[in-house]
Amino acid sequence: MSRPARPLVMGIVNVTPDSFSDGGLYADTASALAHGRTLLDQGADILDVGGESTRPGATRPLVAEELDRVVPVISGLAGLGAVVSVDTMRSEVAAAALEAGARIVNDVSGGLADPAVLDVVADSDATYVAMHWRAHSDRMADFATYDGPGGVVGAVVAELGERLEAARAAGIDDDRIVLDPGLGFAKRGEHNWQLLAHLDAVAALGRPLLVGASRKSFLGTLLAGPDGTPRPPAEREHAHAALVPLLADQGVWCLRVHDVRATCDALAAWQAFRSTPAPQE
Ligand code: PMM
Repeated sequence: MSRPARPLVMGIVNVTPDSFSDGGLYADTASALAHGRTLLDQGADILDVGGESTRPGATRPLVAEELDRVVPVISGLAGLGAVVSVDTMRSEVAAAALEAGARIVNDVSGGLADPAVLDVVADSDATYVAMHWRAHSDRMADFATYDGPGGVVGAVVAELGERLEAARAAGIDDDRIVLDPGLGFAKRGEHNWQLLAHLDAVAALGRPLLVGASRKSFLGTLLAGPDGTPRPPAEREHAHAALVPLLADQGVWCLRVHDVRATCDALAAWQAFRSTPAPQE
């Protein structure tokens, strides 16, 4: 019995002082490299290196700061043979990251923050992840309104479809484009659940999907204590692990996660379950 293809696991390496879930833990090159190596040992297929925190309310680093954070980490991890993704909205950073060995540009703005990212990717052979996004983190809460027909799912499909067209128009071939519904970005809790429950509508755009649910605040709210205090980010893993087989069943291409081991374990159980044959008559 063949085993079903499983989603790829993208391990997160945030080289930032202020990411909401792991801010400051891997802010220097040496600890980010060590963390990347640990995630590879745990089974990560891709390492996503980011130098800008996108937590709600975050202010942006200077371009030079972002470059200083990510380039040495990308060179080091690519030098180990890892498939490295750069999590950036900036064309200068995307270009330097590709030069340093990154093979994926993960642009949470889908080309809206800096349209020249699309040209940088078009001039390379890198994969492009276009995420649904409406505004920078310091203002995104003001844009979490989805009153049109189809609600949040209809809006994300329409707006992500526009980003897909922009990427194509810039010259990025379809087989290099991945789409992401952007959980937590200008989304309130119920918006994230709507998107997770109706990912098929996003998949109907015809491109592979990447999903980043790991440690997001909608899980903290779900697991809030009796006084309403959200569960802290590092204690949201069990709820995320429960989502993993559901996402795998929907054919998601890649899961962007903090806890690579927990995700790989959940996928191993899912694969064993889905590849078990029916009893013989
Ligand atoms: N989420 C964050 C950062 N980058 N990239 C993609 N493609 N999808 C996401 O959902 C996503 C992302 C924010 O989460 P973090 O601060 O825990 O890295």
